[in-house]
Amino acid sequence: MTLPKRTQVAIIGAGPAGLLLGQLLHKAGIDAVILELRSAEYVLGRIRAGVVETGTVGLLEQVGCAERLHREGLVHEGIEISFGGARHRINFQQLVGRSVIVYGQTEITRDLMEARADCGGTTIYEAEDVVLHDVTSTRPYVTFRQAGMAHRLDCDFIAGCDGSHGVSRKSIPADVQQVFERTYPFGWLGILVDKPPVSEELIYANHERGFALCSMRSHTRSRLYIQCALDDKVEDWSDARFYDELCRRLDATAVARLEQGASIEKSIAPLRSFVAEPMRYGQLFLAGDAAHIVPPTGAKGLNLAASDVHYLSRALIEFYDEKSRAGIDAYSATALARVWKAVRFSWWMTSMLHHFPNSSGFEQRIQRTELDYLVGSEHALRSLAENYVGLPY
Ligand code: RFL
Ligand code: PHB
Repeated sequence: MTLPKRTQVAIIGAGPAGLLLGQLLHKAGIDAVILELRSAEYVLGRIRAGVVETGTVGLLEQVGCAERLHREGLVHEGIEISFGGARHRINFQQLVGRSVIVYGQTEITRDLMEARADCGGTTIYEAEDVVLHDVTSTRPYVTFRQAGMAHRLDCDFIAGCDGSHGVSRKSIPADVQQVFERTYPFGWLGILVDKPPVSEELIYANHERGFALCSMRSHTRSRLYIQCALDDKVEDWSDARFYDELCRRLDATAVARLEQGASIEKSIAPLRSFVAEPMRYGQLFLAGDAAHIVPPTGAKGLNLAASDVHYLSRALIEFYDEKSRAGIDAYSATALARVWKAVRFSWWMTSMLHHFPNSSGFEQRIQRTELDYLVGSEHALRSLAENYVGLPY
């Protein structure tokens, strides 16, 4: 295959942010080339988020990638919070008149990859040693190696959609970037299992032994998580040990309904809040995990990647259609305003639901009171619901 030498927008990374941006630009007649470090199979092998906000659904509809999501996705009108041995339902429909859809990030990625192949868009997989050049000039370019050959791609703009370990954020000089970070003293151990979910809706459980979450991918596939220590190793967690610990943290009804099966995936993810400001440097724009990380407790990571590329695609379309730089100039501030609200919500959910090692008696009472207040106050419940289903763009 001869690789293109020039494009309007070079997109680094074929995760949800890069792929969705590629389709939004394609619909507007803007040419983009995606450079991805890994193979398509590797990208599709990653098990990540599962909760999709209405705004994200709207964007997938806009690019014609929501048909399977509407067919196979599960509409969830609420969640359950469990603490003190009892479960409390939070009814999103009643509180804010909206729902979320449970549909795996892996499936969204697959749908977007297929749409890109159908429209003839170029994605270069296994692009190694990607380096960004002259990003503060109007003629930036990207160099990379693929199959042992060196290449150069000229462009007008670069979209850094290459996740938290990518090259884009690192291309911004440290003295023009401010980083805000919090690490949490625990991780999540997650398993995927071909057994029906414990409950129709997600259960977020607070327990003195640690947090637990019962989620799902379908009526026959569960995604289960427990809070674990940062230095825990996956190898030390047999399925039997995982289920034993999960059962200790769930209420009796959930335990009775839990079907234990062999895990088909098992991994540990550390929890972190991270924001890099600004999200633009010259002709380089950061979007998704390249610019920010949230702990998964609020189910916001994937949805933030989608809202970023919504703002970015609109800014780029405005530039090409109207020769206006207004959207481009406003991108970082506009995206960050929404990002910080999701960072706050994810931090709040994490603080309320996890067991913090070395927390004092006072802190534990405050946490319990936060939960009691939440389930007893319609105002507090509405605030949780409004954030969980997704704040407006
Ligand atoms: P992604 O999905 O990380 O995609 C970035 C892509 O860029 C590629 N890449 C490069 N390409 C070219 N050159 C380089 N130098 C490159 N370096 C990296 C990568 O291979 C990858 O394909 O970021 P994006 O698109 O911004 O999407 C964000 C979401 O993926 C992310 O926010 C969520 O998945 C976060 N997240 C979770 N969110 C939830 O809401 N619920 C979850 O349960 C949940 N679990 C997770 C997660 C993130 C994880 N990571 C990143 C460690 C579990 C894990 C393990
Ligand atoms: C998931 O299904 O993977 C999931 C759901 C909700 C979360 C985090 C992860 O808050």
